[in-house]
Amino acid sequence: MCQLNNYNDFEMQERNTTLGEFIIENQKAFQYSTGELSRIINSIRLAAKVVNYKVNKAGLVDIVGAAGEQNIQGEDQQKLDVFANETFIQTLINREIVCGIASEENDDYITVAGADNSHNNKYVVLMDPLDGSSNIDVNVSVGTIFSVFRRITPMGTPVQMEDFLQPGVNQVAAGYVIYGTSTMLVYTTGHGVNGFTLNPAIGTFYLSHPNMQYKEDGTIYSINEGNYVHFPQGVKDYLKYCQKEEGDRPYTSRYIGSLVSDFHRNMIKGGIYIYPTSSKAPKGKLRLLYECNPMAFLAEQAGGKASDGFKRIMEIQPTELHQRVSFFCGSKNMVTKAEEFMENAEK
Ligand code: AHM
Ligand code: MG
Repeated sequence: MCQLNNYNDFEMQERNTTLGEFIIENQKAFQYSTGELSRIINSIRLAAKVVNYKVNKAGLVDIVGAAGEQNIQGEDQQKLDVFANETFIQTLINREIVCGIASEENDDYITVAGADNSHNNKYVVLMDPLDGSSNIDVNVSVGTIFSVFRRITPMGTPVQMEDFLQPGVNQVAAGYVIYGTSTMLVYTTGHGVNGFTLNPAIGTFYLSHPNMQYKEDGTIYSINEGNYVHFPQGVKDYLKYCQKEEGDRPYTSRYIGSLVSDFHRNMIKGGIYIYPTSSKAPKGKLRLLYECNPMAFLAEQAGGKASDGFKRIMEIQPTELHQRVSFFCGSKNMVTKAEEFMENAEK
């Protein structure tokens, strides 16, 4: 006979920190904080709940499928992409807490002015509102990725392109929402990585994964091996190394094809995610500003590593908003090993 737990959801949750409480506690740690960053995280929390509600209803209502438009990269936009994009943008604009927003779904950045037409906010947000959206139709987890920078142009003036084209080392916060078997918000403000799980019954995120850490060594490699023949020699050599039986190898391969999900699993279990350049996509597929920088910040804050195969992702000086880059990210020793193969293949 099945045994029932003698506590209920609500009693149990009451003992745990909520995301709202966590944000307030952490703001106190910054002596001169004006609370703007806290308000940005709060807005992302709110938008995430709205998007989560829609994502979970995706199979029930006529919201799945292409919206009939293409984004700047010429890919079909799914209806939920459009919905998520509008929800995050409107939530941030309505609260007048950012001076600019750049989204993977928009051709250009958005300048955000206050109600009095002022430009006195200091942060810009860059985001991929619904990453992995080609997976929606088949009920696979998707995610939102975000990155926050302090503007570099003078306060009081409209934002400029240079406010968005900053290297990842300048990020003040980054994170993702994973709309999965549970919905989680995982983020960093440069003091470690913390994960919060949504209790859908009461619409509250609770701290479920404090101080998330990558294992230094992992056993999972995640790459679209269907592209193998198009990969650079260094990646091919590294994959053969992973598959070779020696020590704790062969490693195991896991690839969902949804960056947030693959990253999340590897951070918890230990592994490497690779999306390299290939003869089909000579610059790689993933976007430096919306996907790789935020994931690199999280990876490093969790004790992991992120590179383009040769150099640190967060030190790359971006030259355009929708720039693509090759991406190696995960357990430190695995990324270092992959870089060795890349370098040796170049010799
Ligand atoms: P998207 O931003 O258009 O959703 O593309 C990014 C996604 C990542 O989530 C995922 O890791 C990758 O594309 C999968 O690409 P592929 O299908 O080529 O393996
Ligand atoms: Mg994406």
